[in-house]
This record gives sequence, C-alpha cells and structure tokens, in this order.
Amino acid sequence: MELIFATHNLEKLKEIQNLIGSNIKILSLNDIGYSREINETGQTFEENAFIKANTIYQIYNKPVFADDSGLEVKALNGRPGVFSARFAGEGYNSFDPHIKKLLDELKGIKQREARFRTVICLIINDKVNFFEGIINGHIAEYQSGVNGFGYDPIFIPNGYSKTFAEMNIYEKNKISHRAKAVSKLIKFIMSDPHLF
Ligand code: ITT
Repeated sequence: MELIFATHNLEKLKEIQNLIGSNIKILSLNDIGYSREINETGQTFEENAFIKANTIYQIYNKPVFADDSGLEVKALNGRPGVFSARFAGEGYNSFDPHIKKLLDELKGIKQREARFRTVICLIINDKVNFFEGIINGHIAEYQSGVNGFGYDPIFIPNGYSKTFAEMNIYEKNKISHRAKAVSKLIKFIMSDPHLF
C-alpha cells in the first residue's frame, strides 16, 4: 500500500511516518521527484490541503494526501491560522521571527488560549476525503525546548506543563492535532479493503 504525502516540510514528514508505521508506505515529494512549490492560495485549511493534494493527484494520478495546519490563538481572533507558516512574512530561514511576532502581540495579555488544528485531505480513486485534528493549549510567555518544529517551543498542551518542543516525537505524537487527524485517516483506509 503506497500513499504520497504532499509536503515539503520534513518535520511533518517525520511525524507522519512515525504515526503511520510500516503497513502503509509513505512516498515523499522528494521520493517522486516533485520539487516545485505549491501555492497555498486558499482561505481555509481545507482549501489549502485540497490544493496541495490535488496538485499532485492531477500529475501522478496516485493516492495522495496533504496536511494543512496552523496555530489559532483566541486573543488574536484565530490568527495566525492559515498564515502560520508566513506570519511575520515570507523568505525567512529560521522560524524565530514568527515566534517573536506572536509573543510580541501577546505581550501583557493574560488570555493565552490557543489550539493547533490540522486538516488532512486524501484523494483516492477520484474521491476527496477530509480528516481533522485539534489540540487545545496555551501560549507560553517564553520559548523552551528544541524538538519538533514551527510554534512547538511556545505551545503548551492542556494537562501538561511543558511545550511540544520539550517533548520527544513519541510524546507529541500521542496527543497532537496531527496524530488525531492521522488516526482518522488510518481508520478510513483500513475500513475499506478495496480502496487501493
Ligand atoms: P507544507 O505546506 O509543504 O506541508 P508547511 O510548513 O508550509 O509545509 P503549512 O502550510 O500547513 O505547512 O503551514 C503550517 C505551519 O503551521 C507550519 O509551518 C508551522 O509553522 C505551523 N504548524 C503546523 N503544525 C505544527 C506543529 O505540529 N508544531 C508546530 N507548528 C506547527
């Protein structure tokens, strides 16, 4: 069973490979030789996940999924949301400017509730399916931890006193937004033996 994962984000790829295990072979964009950027012109996670998956499906005509995700902060009315990867602007080599902008915007604000949301779009046999995962938490005052990626150093999930970046991949993968969406994806795939 082979599935293309349409992402250029190697950290996402690592998490997904770890979550999916060996029953399903994940092919990365690198594995299929696709190196171009895919423009994320949608207004929602659903639209962008579809754009990414469909771009690859139209070229390769093979089962493919994409993940569009981001951080939604309550006090910022859901921002950065779909703009999470480019909150402070585009073209940075490091993620620090985005984290700094978020911490600056929340300076002095007591209400720090936030959530990570992932929408996975799977296209298989010309049918489009969506799977969502959410993890609630709050934004720390300072960054801590070096694991993971993106906003992990400032996100503390509910029920924990450490950030995602202070967890190893197994701990994060037990509770994360991506883990929840992937578990729905796996359930869907396994429930239909004629899918592939
Ligand atoms: P692809 O589009 O190629 O998959 P990307 O990094 O551009 O990779 P998105 O467009 O989905 O991914 O943007 C999601 C951004 O949201 C990502 O760059 C991170 O900044 C943030 N994000 C998503 N999931 C995250 C997680 O588990 N931990 C920390 N930050 C996350």
